[in-house]
Amino acid sequence: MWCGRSVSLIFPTYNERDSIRGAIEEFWATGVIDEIIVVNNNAADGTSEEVAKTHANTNTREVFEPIQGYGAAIRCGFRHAVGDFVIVAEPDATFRGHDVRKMLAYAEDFEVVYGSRTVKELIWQGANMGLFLKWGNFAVAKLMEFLFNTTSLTDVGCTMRCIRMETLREIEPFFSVDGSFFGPEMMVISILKNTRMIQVPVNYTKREGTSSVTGNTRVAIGLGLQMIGLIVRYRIQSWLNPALFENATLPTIDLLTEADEEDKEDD
Ligand SMILES: Nc1nc2c(ncn2[C@@H]2O[C@H](COP(=O)(O)OP(=O)(O)OP(=O)(O)O)[C@@H](O)[C@H]2O)c(=O)[nH]1
Ligand SMILES: [Mg+2]
Repeated sequence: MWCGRSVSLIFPTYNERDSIRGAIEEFWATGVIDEIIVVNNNAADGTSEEVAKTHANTNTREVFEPIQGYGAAIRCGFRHAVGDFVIVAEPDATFRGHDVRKMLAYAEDFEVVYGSRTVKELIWQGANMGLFLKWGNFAVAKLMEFLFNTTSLTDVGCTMRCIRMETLREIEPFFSVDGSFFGPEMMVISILKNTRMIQVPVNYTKREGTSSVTGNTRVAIGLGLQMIGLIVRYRIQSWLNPALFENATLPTIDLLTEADEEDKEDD
C-alpha cells in the first residue's frame, strides 16, 4: 500500500529463471507492493517453480501470455492488474526494488512516471548501458521530446514505470505493439492523451542471464530504428488525423485529493 492505495507490480518474464525469485523477494521486501503479477511469456522451463518458491508466493499470481513479445507480455499484465498504482519492472536483476518508492512518490503528483536509465551516477558497474545504448536512448528520447514538445525525456527503453489505474484504463485501448518497442509506444500515447507525466532516474545494474534484445548491437540498432519509425509515424498520424486521439482529456486533479474528497463524501 502507498498512501492508502494498493500497488500492483508486473514482471514480464521470458528468460529470467535464475533471477526471478531474487527479484520478487527484493521488490516484495519494500513492503509497499500488494500483488505481483508474473507474466510468463513462454518463459524458460523452471520459471514457474522458481516463482512458487518465493516468500511472496501468496501475493504473487502467475499468468500466461502465449503471444510472444515484450509488449504482449506487459499488456497482458496490465489487463490482470487490480491495484490503484501499477508498476512494471524486469525480473532480470537490472532494476532495484527500492526504486518503486521513488516511482510512487512521483505518482502522487503525476499520472504516469517513467524511469530513465541514462543518468551516469545510477548506471552501475557491469550494467548493459555503454556509450552506444546510453546516447542512442538519449537521442531517440530527445527526438520524441522535440517532436511532441513534451516533458524532459532521456530514455525510451526503460521498462520501469508506474501508472495510475484510471489513466491506464483510459490509454490502454490505444496500445498496439506486441514487440520490443512497446515502451516508446506507451510513452507516445500517454503524450497524445495529454496525461500528466514525468521521467525520473532509476538505478540500472548488471543483468543476470542473457539479454535477448539489447545485448546484441545489431538487434539494438534495428530496435532503435523501429522506435524512430514509430515515433515519427505517431507524430504524422496525430497531425493528419487529430480525431484519432480526440477524446484526450486535460490533466486530472490529483489522485490523492480525489480520494480525500470521496472519503469526505462517505463520512
Ligand atoms: N526479449 C524478450 N523479452 C521478453 C519477451 N517477453 C517478455 N519479455 C521480457 O521483457 C524484458 C526485456 O527483455 P531483456 O532480454 O531483458 O532485454 P533488455 O532489457 O533489452 O536487455 P538488458 O538490458 O540486457 O536487460 C524481460 O523482462 C523479459 O522477460 C519476449 O518475447 N522477448
Ligand atoms: Mg532487461
